[in-house]
Amino acid sequence: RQSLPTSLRDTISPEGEGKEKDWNERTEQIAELEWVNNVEYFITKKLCVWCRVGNGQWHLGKIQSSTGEAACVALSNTEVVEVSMKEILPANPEILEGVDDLIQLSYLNEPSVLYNLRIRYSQDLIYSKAGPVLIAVNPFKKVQIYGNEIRSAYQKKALVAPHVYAVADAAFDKMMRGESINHLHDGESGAGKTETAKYAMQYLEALGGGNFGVDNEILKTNCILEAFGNAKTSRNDNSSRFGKLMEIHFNAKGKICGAKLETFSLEQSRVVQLSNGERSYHIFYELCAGASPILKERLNLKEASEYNYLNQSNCLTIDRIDDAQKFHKLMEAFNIVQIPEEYQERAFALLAAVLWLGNVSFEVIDNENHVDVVADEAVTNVAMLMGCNPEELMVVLSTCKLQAGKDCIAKKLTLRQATDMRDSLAKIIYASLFNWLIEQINTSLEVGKLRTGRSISILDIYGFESFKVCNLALVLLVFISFDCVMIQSPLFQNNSFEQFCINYANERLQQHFNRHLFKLEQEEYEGDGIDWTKVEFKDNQECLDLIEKKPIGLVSLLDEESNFPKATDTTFANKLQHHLKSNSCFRGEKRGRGFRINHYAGEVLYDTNGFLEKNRDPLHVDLIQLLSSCKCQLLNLFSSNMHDKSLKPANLSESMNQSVITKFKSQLFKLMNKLEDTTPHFIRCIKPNSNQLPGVYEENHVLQQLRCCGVLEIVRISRSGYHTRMTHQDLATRYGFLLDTKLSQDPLSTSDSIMKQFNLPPEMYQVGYRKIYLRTGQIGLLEERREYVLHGVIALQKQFRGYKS
Ligand code: AD9
Ligand code: MG
Repeated sequence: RQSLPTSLRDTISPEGEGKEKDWNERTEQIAELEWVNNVEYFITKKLCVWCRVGNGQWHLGKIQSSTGEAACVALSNTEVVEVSMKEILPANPEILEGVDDLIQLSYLNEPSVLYNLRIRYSQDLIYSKAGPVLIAVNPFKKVQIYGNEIRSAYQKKALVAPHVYAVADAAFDKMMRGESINHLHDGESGAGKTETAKYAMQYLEALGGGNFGVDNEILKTNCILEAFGNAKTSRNDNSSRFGKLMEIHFNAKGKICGAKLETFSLEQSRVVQLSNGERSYHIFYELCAGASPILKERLNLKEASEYNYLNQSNCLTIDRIDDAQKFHKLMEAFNIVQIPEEYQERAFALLAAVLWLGNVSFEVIDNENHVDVVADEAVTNVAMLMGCNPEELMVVLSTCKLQAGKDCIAKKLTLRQATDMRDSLAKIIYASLFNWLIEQINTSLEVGKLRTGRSISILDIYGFESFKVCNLALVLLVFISFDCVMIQSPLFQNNSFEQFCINYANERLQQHFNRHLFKLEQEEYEGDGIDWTKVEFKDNQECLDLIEKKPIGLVSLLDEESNFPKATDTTFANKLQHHLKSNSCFRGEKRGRGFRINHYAGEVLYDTNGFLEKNRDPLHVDLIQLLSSCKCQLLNLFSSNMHDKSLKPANLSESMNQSVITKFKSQLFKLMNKLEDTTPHFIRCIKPNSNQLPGVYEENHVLQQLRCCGVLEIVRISRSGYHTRMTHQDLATRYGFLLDTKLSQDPLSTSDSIMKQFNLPPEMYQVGYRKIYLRTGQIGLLEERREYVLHGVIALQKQFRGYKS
């Protein structure tokens, strides 16, 4: 016990349990006080209040006098201020300072919640509970709350403090009882979703490890996935640019027997285009820094700074990250996941080909801006690495084939078209390589015939994103909507198609969260006819309607406009304004190409520039043909996968013609269907500051995130909700024999009799039409009684047997 961090020692049961109980009792007593009617009580007892002064910050203080409308408050810094009563809220007594579940707070107001999390954060207690939801505040530093010893304490249930290990442990127990589980990690970019997901996996690996060897591989796959799917952005040095669902399967004994990885929508534009201060995927820099001299020579590889795709953003390294070392770790992971060396080298060759593609340049040959490819080392290297003929490559990159009757004629491309063609090729190669790696990982983690139906899935999806648009005309708006814009970016960057897709996915996940925590819970209470004061919550259905409704939703309008050859980004913006202005979540811009969506996490201004082109993302037949003619086996494989999709008539409309947003939407729907079938555990990751700094807790930044995920509402529901529920039939079967009276034929009456016989206070339970609803702790009393009686019966039976013999 002594060797555990001080922060966790107090929460070891059973001592911790006593303290919690004490808190709960006091909480109940204090909650009786109606704040507004008890200002006098606060004055005479010198109780603390929260007081919002000029700068909008909440300060602790004590009321000295009150006129009913306003009060004089002595702040903790001895200053005395006069403020309106509207700016004063009750503070919690000291004994409740830093409670580990917000449910325990007597006064559930924003400053109290913020303060509680701040106190815990300052003691490195980064995890807290908000009823059923785990809140994780990113420490941005190493905290001593992980590792074998702590893990085993959670496993033995010796530690009860909120922790991702506790969530994983509860999920494991539930799974062993036959429920299918998923963990959902949610939060803004850089909030800690991926790290938290890794700790959850680590725990499950330790719990279910040592059987098939697959367990050791699961964590290693993270290293590969992060190298190929993560990048430095302005918000996070290791930002996930794809979504992933890791399904871990267990056998009947609780040992891991396989895993399956599913990924969603890798951000492809990052391969060819970067914002200032951001990087492309880590793997490019790792390869350039870590490849052996022999490999470098074989791939004609240069320094990262030599490649246009990498040097365009003035950011080649990340503080405190050694790319070369990361490359060696990646090679180890490749070996563990059993990707043959020969294939590893082919994959590296394709990465080098992508880099060299970015250096391919064009020269304008006529007045109409038509171009030829410059025949330099870039193009020869690409051809060498792809295993194709350099002349053929140059033709594909600078011409397009047109069908004129029976003849096929080649037409020169303009500079813009040729650059797009080159970038398309780079993106196709990279995205295909990424998908191929996922297939390799899945083969290695194969669940196959061992599938048992027992699984825990961990979903880690890119966080909500919004860049402030820093152009002069909008500065005023930025200030007005200060509270609404979640992520402050020091860079001048617009919210584009990528941010729209990411935020749309988050909007869907938010609805899943709402459904489970608010809607379903309340619907069940109401449907079963029990007394229930409804808790209002922010429903995001209107925003989803704005995006998804057919035929007039943003997705449909985008697809319609993408199919219209003369459409431009501006006509698209006008169309949105025309059709969507009646939806309260939409706001068009009077001029230009922008539009605003009021997302659950705040208002975001999007720029339609590039929306149509990115949505069309045409799969050039010429490029597919080029890939199939290459000597590189991987490229042949990629091209045949694309052929399969594009050539089969049945798939032609479904896959080939499907726009990017429609594919994204159907992937998202598939994911949501999967999630619907499982029991979710939610982890809300909170980013305490926008600069990724340890020890800095920016209240406004935290508050905005807490508001977005409805933390206060969750706590309200949990506090007034009924944690245990059982059908009357089940209750009668389990406890009916304890009744002094004869068992009634009607299970509802039996439930009522059981409650009365055991003197359960009326506020501790409710009898619904179908089920009985109990508050926390009540089922324990019934169980105790049952155990007691059963023990008595067994003792009597033993006595009776002894007597007979
Ligand atoms: V994004 O939506 O993929 O851009 P995430 O996934 O929410 O984002 P991530 O897990 O990558 O954020 O965390 C960002 C950084 O915070 C990490 O690189 C760590 O440096 C830091 N972090 C997050 N969680 C922890 C933690 N539990 N302990 C220590 C942490 N550091
Ligand atoms: Mg991440």
